[in-house]
Amino acid sequence: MSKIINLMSDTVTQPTEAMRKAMYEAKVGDDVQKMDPTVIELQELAAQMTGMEASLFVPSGTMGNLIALMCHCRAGMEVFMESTSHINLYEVGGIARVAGLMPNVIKGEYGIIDPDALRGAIRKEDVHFPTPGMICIENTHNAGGGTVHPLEYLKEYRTIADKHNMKFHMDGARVFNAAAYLDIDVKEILKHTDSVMFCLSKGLSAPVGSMLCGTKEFIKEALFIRKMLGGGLRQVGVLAAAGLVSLREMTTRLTDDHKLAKKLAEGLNAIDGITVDLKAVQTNLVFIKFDEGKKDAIYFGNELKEKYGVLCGVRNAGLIRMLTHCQVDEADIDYVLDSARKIMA
Ligand code: TLP
Repeated sequence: MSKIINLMSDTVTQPTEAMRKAMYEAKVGDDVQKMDPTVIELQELAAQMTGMEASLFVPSGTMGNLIALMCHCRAGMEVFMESTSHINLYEVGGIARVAGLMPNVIKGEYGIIDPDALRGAIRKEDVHFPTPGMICIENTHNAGGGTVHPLEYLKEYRTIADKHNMKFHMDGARVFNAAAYLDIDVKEILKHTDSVMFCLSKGLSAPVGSMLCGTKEFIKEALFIRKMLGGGLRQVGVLAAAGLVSLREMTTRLTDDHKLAKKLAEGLNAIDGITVDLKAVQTNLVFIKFDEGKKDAIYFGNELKEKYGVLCGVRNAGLIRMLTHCQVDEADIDYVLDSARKIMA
């Protein structure tokens, strides 16, 4: 076993050589005093690329989403989202505990809510009901399989949000993957939203950080909430420098990851005992189901790790998640497929 291939997430990506150099050379200052030139440059570039008025560097995607919830809504309001969305399932319940908001979850298909289902979930104004606050859409949708929202849906969500005086936030942790899949500028996706959070530290390979983008007014408020949550950082230009490389060099190569994910998915699906829903494989995520009565996901994941040095995300006895990213190449995928065939034989 010469090397470890890590497919657990795209969060495992190491900073590239260009990032390490940029981090070493970064000009820094106290960012709480708005005196870090590299952070300022990153925030300007992120705003420009997303077509938003302003942006803010935040330590994590989770904090970015939480800040958006707290900026857009006051406590007690209702937030509409898909039932398996990251904000609902994997952000430690911060939406309820910290923001004091009430999730109203809607079941989608592949993580995508039918606009009619959203319309149906919004109740008429009544003294018994919480006030509708915002719609949160996850694009790409992680638990849905890395799936991409159709642009027409985004337009419809916007109309619905306006009708009910709600804000529209996108958890765009992987929104550049969505743009790569649709082969459009990310601005086309974001023109319908009030705000977006996207991660620098996933497929874009930066070691730390996410960006929260929206109007100047929204970002002004976000700055206060970030500080309150303990996210006001000091000489953070060392991290912003890597983020600048992410935005300048890493967004245009994401289709390579998508091609590899497709190859991985098709190869795995051809193995007896394994099923991959190929319709869901649109970007860099692959969910792998294990047929009952055959070798299960726990056995498969252990063998893959111990015998072949391949790490993946074992969810339960029937499900594994794998992600492709810039530190995995075609030879690695061939090796993973070959190893998978041997394990399942
Ligand atoms: N996702 C991580 C894990 O938390 C599951 C992963 O490995 O996929 N929104 C979405 C859609 C995400 O996938 C994630 C992280 C976040 C938000 C949170 O970002 P971080 O980890 O920076 O807080």
